[in-house]
Amino acid sequence: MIPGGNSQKPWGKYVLAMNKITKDRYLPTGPEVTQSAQLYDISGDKMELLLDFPTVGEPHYAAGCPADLIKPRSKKIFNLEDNKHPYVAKTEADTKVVREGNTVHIYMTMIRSHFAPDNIEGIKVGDKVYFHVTNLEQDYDVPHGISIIGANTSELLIMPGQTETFLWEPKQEGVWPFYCTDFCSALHQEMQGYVRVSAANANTPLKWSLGEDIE
Ligand SMILES: [Cu+2]
Repeated sequence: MIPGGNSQKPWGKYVLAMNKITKDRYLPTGPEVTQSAQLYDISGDKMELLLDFPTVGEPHYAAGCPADLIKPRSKKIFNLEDNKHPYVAKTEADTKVVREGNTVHIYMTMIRSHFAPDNIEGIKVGDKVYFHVTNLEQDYDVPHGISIIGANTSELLIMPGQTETFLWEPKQEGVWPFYCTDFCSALHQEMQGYVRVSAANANTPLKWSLGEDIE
């Protein structure tokens, strides 16, 4: 791979070798032995090896370019104040669960290291449950993720200050855990909550809380 190699003006100073097979090179520390990659300076008469490092999988191709092409176009932080998502919850006090017929909207927040609410009941089989999840963090490098069995997204990564929505249609009664999918602090493992799903014809009232038992 030459940086810019798939553009009309490649930067011909470097080449990255992505080696599809690496034999007898690295210790077998996992299900697959890592492959190797090598970064060379090709600007002189002789290729000069700058960096030799393990890489994963079976590399096929990559694209590279100078950092200043990407950096000025990158958005580093989403200000919570500017969040215009129609279902945003900007504080934990704004979190709520609202039923409209068979549709339920959960206004949820995430911050190190809990969800609010983290205990919900009164959802029924057959409901269309929209999770609108806002990451309250304002440190740019602390995303959180969310996942729940049966959602059409295997997991959703939400950047600080952003709100993302996913649909969950529970098919079965029971207590369903949801949890953070991105390692976010020493308490990441505890960043989880539960939704209790009742039968389609149940009269279980909608209730939600943070860190307490629902009576
Ligand atoms: Cu988290």
